[in-house]
Amino acid sequence: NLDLPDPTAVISEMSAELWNSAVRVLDKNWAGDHMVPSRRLYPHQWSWDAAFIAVGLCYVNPSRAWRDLRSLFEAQWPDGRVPHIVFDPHTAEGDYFPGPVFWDVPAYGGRRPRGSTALVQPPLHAVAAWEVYRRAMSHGAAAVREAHAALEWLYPRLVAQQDYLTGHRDAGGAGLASIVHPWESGLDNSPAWDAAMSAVPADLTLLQKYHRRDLDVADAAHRPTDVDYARYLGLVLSYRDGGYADAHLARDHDFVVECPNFNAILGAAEIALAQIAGVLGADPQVHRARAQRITTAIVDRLYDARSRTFRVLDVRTGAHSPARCISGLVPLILPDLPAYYADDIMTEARSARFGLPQQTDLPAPSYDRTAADFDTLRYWRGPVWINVNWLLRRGMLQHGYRDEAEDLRTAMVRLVHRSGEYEYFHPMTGEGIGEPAFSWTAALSLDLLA
Ligand code: 9WN
Repeated sequence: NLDLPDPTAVISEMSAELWNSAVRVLDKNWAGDHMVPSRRLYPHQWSWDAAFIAVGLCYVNPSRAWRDLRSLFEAQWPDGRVPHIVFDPHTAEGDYFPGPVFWDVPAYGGRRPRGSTALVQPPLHAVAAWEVYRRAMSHGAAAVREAHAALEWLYPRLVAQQDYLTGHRDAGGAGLASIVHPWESGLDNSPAWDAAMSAVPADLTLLQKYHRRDLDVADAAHRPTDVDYARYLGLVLSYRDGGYADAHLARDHDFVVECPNFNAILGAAEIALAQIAGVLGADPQVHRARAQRITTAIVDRLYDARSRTFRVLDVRTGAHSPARCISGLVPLILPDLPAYYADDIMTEARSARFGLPQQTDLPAPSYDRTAADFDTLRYWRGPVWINVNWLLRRGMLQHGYRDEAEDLRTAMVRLVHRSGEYEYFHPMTGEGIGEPAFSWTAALSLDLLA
């Protein structure tokens, strides 16, 4: 017995190793005024990545967290949309596809000369800004002043982002945001889109015309398929042909869906804005009321009473997606979500479909493990991702599932320590897949260790 290592010493050694290596990843991926998700596959700035990154960066370098958010919001469009990619002019066009030439956004969109896409991603930035702000205190008075100034700069821009999403993007008319492209979800090839995407034309000749750069640097078995990409490109081209305008989306656009992950983040952003408004002397109540409305709309529209799960809604057909995906668990982050629905989410999370750590020792997979088309390698169709598990854990804490939140935290920390800061992980073996040295995995590890 005397030879057994002290478990607390083992844990703290593991924590120190992971902490140091996560900090190194974030140092390597810093590009001067923004963070890249990874050096090879994603050599620009991505929107929801910046939010997850700020949540971790604030422990080690809050100035960089603010700089990163600022770089992103400097590319905000006049209509309020925050682009899903802000391009780095120092990166060659050929280093990421589709790049600025393909997007060809009008001069008013994005901030020249950097340029951007015309799509959005889940608006987690208010949550991130609040997290960075409330940790500023531990970095001293100058950091608190910096944080206050950063919040003042960001607040109207964050409000404009919410207004765009609940205004221009309210294609369903009930106060939720529709996404018009799977890339907007951040869960690109999730089975949640399969039903809606099957109606989108797949012009495979587009793939002869353009070169899929992702396949030069990643394994084709891990990435979305060519048919997926043909549809992705076709959707961008038709949105582009309409000048990236959002009028009549439900009538004219081929893919218009309401996602529970996206909209839960939209609601959580209003809660964070209420906190930020409180600090800045603005009115928090308006944001609390909006959060409440979003939560009610998510329950009314995205909850499927028969299966007792949250589903993606196809706005064009009015049908819920049959696929049970991790996106359906994320409404747990909404503080106003009634306990009845929170319990249903936990039942689904504990089930064999998602098998929390008690069953598998691993965080939740991105898709139902029991589904016939569960795919252990292909991106959002099975593998474990740290960012959505981080959201799930946040929801557990929000609703008082403390033990399960702690189990999930431990499972995430162990996984990243064992396999490295990978983009995603094999849902059976925990092996790292996709890009190594991936920024949000590193950043969120810091938050999980702190
Ligand atoms: C397309 C950067 C992004 C993430 C997304 C993830 C992936 C891009 C891609 O990488 O999407 O936007 O090329 O596959 O799905 O969540 O923001 O890390």
